[in-house]
Amino acid sequence: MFGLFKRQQKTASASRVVPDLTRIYAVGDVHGCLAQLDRLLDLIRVDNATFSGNTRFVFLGDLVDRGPDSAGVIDRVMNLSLGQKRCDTLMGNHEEAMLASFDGTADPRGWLSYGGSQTLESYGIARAEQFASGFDLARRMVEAIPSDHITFLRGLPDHLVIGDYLFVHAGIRPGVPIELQEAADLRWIRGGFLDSEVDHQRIVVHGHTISPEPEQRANRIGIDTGCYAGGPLTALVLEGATQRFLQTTPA
Ligand SMILES: [Mn+2]
Repeated sequence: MFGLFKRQQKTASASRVVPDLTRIYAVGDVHGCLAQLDRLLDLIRVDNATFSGNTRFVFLGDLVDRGPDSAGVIDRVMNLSLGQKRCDTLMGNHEEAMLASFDGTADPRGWLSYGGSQTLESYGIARAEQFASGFDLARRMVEAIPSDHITFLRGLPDHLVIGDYLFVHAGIRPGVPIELQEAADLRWIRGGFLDSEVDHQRIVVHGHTISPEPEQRANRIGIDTGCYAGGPLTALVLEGATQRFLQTTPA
């Protein structure tokens, strides 16, 4: 009897749960796709209309770059953060690159070539201006980007734990405790993480690497379905021990 009880206990602790009366909507890489974000938020509102517990949003980072309206996406997510529901956003590699260009700590040509140029356009800095001779990127970014957007981006954490789930932008280095993980891995990792079958103690929920459908594995759930490249925008819905998905219909 005791042996059976112990086995059941073990099984129970192995099922991955979020705290009671809590529902989490985790959202993958938005990449400036404000129209798709608004469609997803509409789906979430309908889905959540009759839920009376605590609702939390977790954005997995890469709000910016590539898509047409990064400025609008940041505004939308900042306002969600101010609303009734708790909203957490993580630092993605694209926010890192944007801040490094703003601060002048990295050559901005890399950022501009992988989506930063569209971000600047969303703040009213036309492409023709960006590539004109004498363009002063640092000065124009300070002029054009609201300081509360920069403050918001600077404050983004690299990970978040809720119940048995660990939320990060890209992934983790397997076998390394979360407090010893390097920011570069949390924001950028692919190799060594995506193919790992190690039990990470918590299920790792991440974006960063595009898959046509959400990747729901024993040790991780990837929800970047490439909305900027014609795929849907995906939310993972966690409640109790259940995992399900909400997705926009690609345009
Ligand atoms: Mn991304």
